Amino acid sequence: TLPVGALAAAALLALSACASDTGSNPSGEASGGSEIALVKDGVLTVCSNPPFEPFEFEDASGEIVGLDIDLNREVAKDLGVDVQVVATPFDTIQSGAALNTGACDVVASGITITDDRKEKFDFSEPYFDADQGLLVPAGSDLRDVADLAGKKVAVQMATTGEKWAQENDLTTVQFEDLGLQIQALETGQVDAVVNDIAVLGAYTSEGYEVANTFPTGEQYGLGVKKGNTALLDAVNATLDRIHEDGTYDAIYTERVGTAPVSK
Ligand code: LYS
Repeated sequence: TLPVGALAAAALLALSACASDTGSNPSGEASGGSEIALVKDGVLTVCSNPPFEPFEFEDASGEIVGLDIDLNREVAKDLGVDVQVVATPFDTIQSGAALNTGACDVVASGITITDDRKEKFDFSEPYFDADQGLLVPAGSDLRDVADLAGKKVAVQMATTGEKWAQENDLTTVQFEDLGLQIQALETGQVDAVVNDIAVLGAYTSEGYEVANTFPTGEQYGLGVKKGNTALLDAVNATLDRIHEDGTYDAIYTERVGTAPVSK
């Protein structure tokens, strides 16, 4: 058995070899492994809850893609492993169950960092700012909280949007994901949809409009199992790298459609 330091040094060497010698790996497949234990060898398994465009959604071929997945591809690249995305109910993600049952290494699902959730799993540095938003049928006069009195508002189960709606005494109807919220708006089962503002724009071409933004000052983080500091450090190191080398801005611009505003 090699001492831990030697293993880490070997892993670092392997990583730098990959980075400097991409030509020797024309298949593009991850070679080698990392010193970090993963639920499946050689793969960074990521739990996510689509549809939540532009963070996680199916492309034309049915593959789950998006900003959250792009970030994990960067983490996996730095670890020298592949990525696999597992579609998972958001409640299972935000409760910590997905990580605790070993369904995945990372949860990446537009998850707002909250004190409650911090007790259940560990968060990376924040990577995206979020507020709540209101989606209504185009031409609707529903705008403000006061307009929503007596109206039915679709919320996503176990989300900060659900909490916000409850705190504002709205009449909520709970759905498991954003796709089902939109369906309920389409069938007239609800009058409006509340969810994170950044995901509502995807529906404005389908006869809906974003009627309002409610500033909640949220921030998204990636999550790992409580105490998995090796993986958490790796995730944060990748976030640092991609913020410095321009990769984060490129991903953001591609997925969101505008360049990030630096603060
Ligand atoms: N950001 C919100 C939350 O963490 C919504 C996430 C929903 C993801 N599909 O509760």
